[in-house]
Amino acid sequence: MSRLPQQGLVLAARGWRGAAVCKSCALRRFSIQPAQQKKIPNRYLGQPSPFTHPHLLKPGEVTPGLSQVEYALRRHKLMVLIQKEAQSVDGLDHTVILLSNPMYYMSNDIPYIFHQDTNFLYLCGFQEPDSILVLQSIPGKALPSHKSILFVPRRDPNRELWDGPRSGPDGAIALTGVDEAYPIEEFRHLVAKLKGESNMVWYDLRKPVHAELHSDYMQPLAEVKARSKNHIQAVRHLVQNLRLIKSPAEIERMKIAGRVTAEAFTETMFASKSPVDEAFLYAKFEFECRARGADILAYPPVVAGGNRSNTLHYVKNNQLIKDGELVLLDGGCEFSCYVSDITRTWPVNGRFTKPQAELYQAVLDIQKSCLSLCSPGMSLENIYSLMLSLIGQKLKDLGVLESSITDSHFFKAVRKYCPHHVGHYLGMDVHDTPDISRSLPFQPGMVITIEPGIYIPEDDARAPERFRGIGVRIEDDVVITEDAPLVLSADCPKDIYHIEQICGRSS
Ligand SMILES: [Mn+2]
Repeated sequence: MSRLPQQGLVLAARGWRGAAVCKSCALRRFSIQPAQQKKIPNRYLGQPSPFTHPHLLKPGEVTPGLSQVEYALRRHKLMVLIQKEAQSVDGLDHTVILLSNPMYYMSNDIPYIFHQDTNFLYLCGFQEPDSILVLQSIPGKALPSHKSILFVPRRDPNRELWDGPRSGPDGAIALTGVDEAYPIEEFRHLVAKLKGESNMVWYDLRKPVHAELHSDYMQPLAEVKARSKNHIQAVRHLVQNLRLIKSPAEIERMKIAGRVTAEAFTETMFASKSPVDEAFLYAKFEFECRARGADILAYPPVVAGGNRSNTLHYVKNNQLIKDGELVLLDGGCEFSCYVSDITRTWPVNGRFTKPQAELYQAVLDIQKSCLSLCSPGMSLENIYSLMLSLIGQKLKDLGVLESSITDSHFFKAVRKYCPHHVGHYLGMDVHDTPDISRSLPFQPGMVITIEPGIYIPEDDARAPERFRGIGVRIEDDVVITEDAPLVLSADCPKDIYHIEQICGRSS
């Protein structure tokens, strides 16, 4: 139990009432009464609520489609994982600490659109910057029993005049369903308490997501803890383990993201008459996503005409695409915290030339073969190996690689024409759960991308001339199920016939 009872503002067992004297802030009295408001306040919060945005959120939902119960279950599952990891140090109290993102600025006073840290968001759904989530074991009770606490920006009429409403502690509790919430300044009292106790703190010292909160609170705590033995443990990998397997509600969100993006692709294909500016297709794609309810694009899209498609991360999107050229568009949107990531390649004038069609069909055949392998027990690494073999075979068939190429040179040569992997995990982030190995066998509920490509730069003197300057990638988003894979981007045209139907159609 606490040896600093005056600072025990977050101790469930003490059941504090009323104000108290704080040792670390020199006699100043501070509120230790947790806000008890569970009913959604009848006012604007720092994010949509079922009260202010009934068209987005049903009663009981924290973010669209995801209920307070779902978020509480995630926290419970994290504490179960911590219980398993902590068996060797049984008997200690455990405190999990996750920081939110800060606001980032592109120049003086000009913020980037705020985007919440996804691990923080996954566990509480709270969308304001400069916040902290704490999950604390309850003294005398075994894990996974715990208490969830948010420290959030305090209500501040002066700031809210400029930045808009904040949720405040009462709004945060009512919206997210955490047990308690306090103004962020009061986090220092918890830190002081943790410094004085032998407890296990679960916090990611590496790559802290909020530099200021880290240096103000967590770095000093880590320094004190370093004097005792390893009482700070990483937590990010445990959250990633949970995020890897999507719940039915998450799959529903991702279905919407996939469908919306597929529709945006169809509209963008339909609108691409040659010659066309890459910037126009970029704007058209973004408009069609956001007009359907997407919050933002999930990443700067690649809109690459002609030979520029061979630059994998081409995002300048400012060149004219000529008649007779292909455009490669790699784009996705974020729809209520979940993203899509789709690539299509199509002729801007509505007709594939013969070499374009040959190379396109080769990639499509490979992509469909890879999709058919998306079932439990396989892995991204398995499919990657197969993709390289299939690309190599197609490149031989097309005369890009010599059929006599020896095994030792084969994969190196293939990787030159497809320098990237077959795919990645997908979820709240585009490159989701990045610390999870691509060799992990698929399980139902995992979501991945499948995105083979063949890229033949215009200055590749070894390739047949007719293929030079063509780059093709086809990317779909896939849910692993017990049965056939569920392709979230299935509505997005990819057969040559369908693409020509849409692109060639006159409006
Ligand atoms: Mn991708």
